[in-house]
Amino acid sequence: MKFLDQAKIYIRSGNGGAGSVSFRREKFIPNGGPDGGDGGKGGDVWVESADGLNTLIDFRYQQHFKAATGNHGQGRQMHGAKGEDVVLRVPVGTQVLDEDKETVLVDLDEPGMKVKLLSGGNGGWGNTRFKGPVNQAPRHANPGQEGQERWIWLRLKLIADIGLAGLPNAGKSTFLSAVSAARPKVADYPFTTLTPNLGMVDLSPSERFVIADIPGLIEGASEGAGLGTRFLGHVERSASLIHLIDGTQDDVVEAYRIIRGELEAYGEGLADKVEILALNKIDALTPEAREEKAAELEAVAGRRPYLVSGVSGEGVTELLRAAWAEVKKTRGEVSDEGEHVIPETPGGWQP
Ligand SMILES: Nc1nc2c(ncn2[C@@H]2O[C@H](COP(=O)(O)OP(=O)(O)OP(=O)(O)O)[C@@H](O)[C@H]2O)c(=O)[nH]1
Ligand SMILES: [Mg+2]
Repeated sequence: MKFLDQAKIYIRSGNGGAGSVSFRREKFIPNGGPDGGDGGKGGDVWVESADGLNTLIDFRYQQHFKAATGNHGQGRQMHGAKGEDVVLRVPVGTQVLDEDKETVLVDLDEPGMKVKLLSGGNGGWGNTRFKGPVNQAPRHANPGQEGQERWIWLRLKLIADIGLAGLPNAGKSTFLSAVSAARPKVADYPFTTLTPNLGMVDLSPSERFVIADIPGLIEGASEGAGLGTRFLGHVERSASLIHLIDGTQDDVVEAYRIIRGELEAYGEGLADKVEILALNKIDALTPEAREEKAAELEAVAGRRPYLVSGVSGEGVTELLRAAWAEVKKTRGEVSDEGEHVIPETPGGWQP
């Protein structure tokens, strides 16, 4: 199974600017001759792979991209300026496909690649160009060439940054729909989710990451019980896991132990990943029950769980902030920040 982020967009390069019909008119220079300049070339459409992007979400808000028309030529042999280009900035790993959604036009598999998708139309010739021995005062110029247009698909294979682990009914799918635009099925029976769902969390334009909601695990899942553990493969490459525990169940510690046991049995380093622990459904708990269950979890896990509710939204932002901090670490952005060390001048600063 593949997780895909994709968008269909319309691109159009700019028309060329028209050439100009103009004659030199100056005092004391009769019959100055043609001096109409050429039109400018229309803008091109480019696609560029940019660092720091990980979704095609921007292309859901805007689907039409048109480069500018070249400026028209003018008298005194002034050529029109080139129309402005359009540059589509996409994450590394994006493929550009033809409208048929099969033919790969460009594969942007490395950062910093820039490929021209459509060329702008050429500018039309001004009447200066048509001057010849016979016709010394041509009265025509060319219009600019039309730009090109086409529909294309952008396609990106997503990798989940954060996996959601938990027993069936822990509220994973509810949580995913609370924090992203994904709308997985939610119901009050176990194994509602049968295949993984992905959602994009958008804390801010520069803070986006992908969360995967996977089917619930039960005791013995690593031996095939329930839906088994094969879906854990989708979160093997995640930065960390959010472990959701249903706060309305009697024994939260047992729930915690079962999931930990299954993660360990699965292997592949899942049990060693940073685990962000969260007591969920706190909207349904009294303040005392929240405290009691949080304390029980803290005793077994060695750290205090986040207190959240996917239904009321309480505590969700703090949890997402913690998740984002982990994602950032694996994307290698934190290490850069830590390096702004001002070297010490021996003997202190001297004027
Ligand atoms: N009170 C309360 N109920 C919740 C909350 N989150 C989920 N629920 C309820 O718990 C039940 C299970 O929710 P789901 O989101 O489907 O749980 P899941 O973990 O995705 O379950 P599976 O897909 O079966 O593994 C549903 O009846 C939800 O309405 C919450 O924050 N508070
Ligand atoms: Mg579910």
